[in-house]
Amino acid sequence: MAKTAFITGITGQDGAYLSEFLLSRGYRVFGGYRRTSSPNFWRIEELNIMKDIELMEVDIQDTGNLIRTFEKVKPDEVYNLAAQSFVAVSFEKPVLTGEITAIGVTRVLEAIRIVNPRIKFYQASSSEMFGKVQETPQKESTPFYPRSPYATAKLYGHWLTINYRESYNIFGCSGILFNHESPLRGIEFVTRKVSDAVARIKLGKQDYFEIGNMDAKRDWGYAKEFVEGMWLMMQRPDPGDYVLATNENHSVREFIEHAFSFVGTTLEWKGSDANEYGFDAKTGKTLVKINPKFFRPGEVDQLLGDYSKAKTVLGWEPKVRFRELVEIMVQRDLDRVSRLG
Ligand code: NAP
Ligand code: G4F
Repeated sequence: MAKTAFITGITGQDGAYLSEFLLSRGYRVFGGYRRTSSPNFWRIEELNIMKDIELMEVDIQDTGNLIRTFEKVKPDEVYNLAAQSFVAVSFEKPVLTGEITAIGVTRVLEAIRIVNPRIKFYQASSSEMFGKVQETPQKESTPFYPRSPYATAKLYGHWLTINYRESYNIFGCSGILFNHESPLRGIEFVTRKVSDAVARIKLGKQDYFEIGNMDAKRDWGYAKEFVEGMWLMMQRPDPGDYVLATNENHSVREFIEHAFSFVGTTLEWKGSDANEYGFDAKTGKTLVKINPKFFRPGEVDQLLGDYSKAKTVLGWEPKVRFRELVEIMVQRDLDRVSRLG
């Protein structure tokens, strides 16, 4: 019989790709979205799967809502992807971030414990939990050192998943995912901000863009591949914690340079710190400026993941690497901007 999955955060990047993947595996997919005056389904519309998902208004800030949902849907697997997921915002809204990103996990796990403790649970944990890294590369056993309210909230969710596994025998998996990007990434995250701006500059719709700390390094993978890893964790005989990463990292600066080079522009840099800027080597036009408003009170300087456990136990391995990822994103934004303006 076909399995049933319930995904919180269906309107987000991973919610869209995970739905697409589970549908391709014959799952019945229910997706929770929170009430807003105008819900945004652009990602599942872009993947053309809107009609195949059973959408339900579900907020992870409301335990009763979750209990009634699980009683009705009777899921075999719950993927908890919902979160206030933007690190920068977590410094401005630490209480809200804690409510959704940390306590939200408790609400979902409590609903499972009450309705049916045999429901399998996936928690979207994050490499941000490693923060001020204690060893490189980071693996499942690396000590955590969160550097933001977001990362601290994720660490709570991670440990609670382990706690419910050990206390109530709930099949709870924690996927410690390093940054994963795609054309469906939110525009507020640095990769999509850059791919969109470079496309607009190339097509003459924008002159320049502003950026924050360009020396931060991330281990960037392709979201479409990472959601498969989430599912693989849930198919093992026993629950566990797994790092998904590419084991390659690059700076924000390198991302910007490669994005411009893909559209045929050679970028050069002048100045230093907040006065640094990037310009077109051919025309001399300024294309990138630093704006300190994008600096964070606490920064994660570099992340690099070791995905050996996922490779050995799940048979999971990333295929799309940095340069191809940048190109996929810039190309899709060129297409979008040409089409929509
Ligand atoms: P995303 O695009 O920001 O999606 C987050 C989702 O959570 C959205 O659907 C959002 O709904 C929903 N949400 C927020 N508050 C909610 C609430 N109170 N009730 C129900 N839904 C709520 O994030 P993503 O990139 O897909 O990431 C998925 C998950 O993985 C997140 O938990 C994120 O923190 C985590 N993660 C992501 C990465 C990454 O690199 N992408 C890496 C590690 C971990 P709206 O559309 O209404 O805002
Ligand atoms: O793209 P970011 O906002 O992603 P960040 O903070 O690494 O978080 C993302 O990945 C995490 C996994 O490690 C997820 F858990 C989390 O939910 C989210 O998906 O920023 C990446 C880096 C940072 O160092 C930031 O300071 O880029 C730097 N940056 C420089 N200028 C910028 C900007 N980030 C943004 N968003 N905007 C800028 O203008």
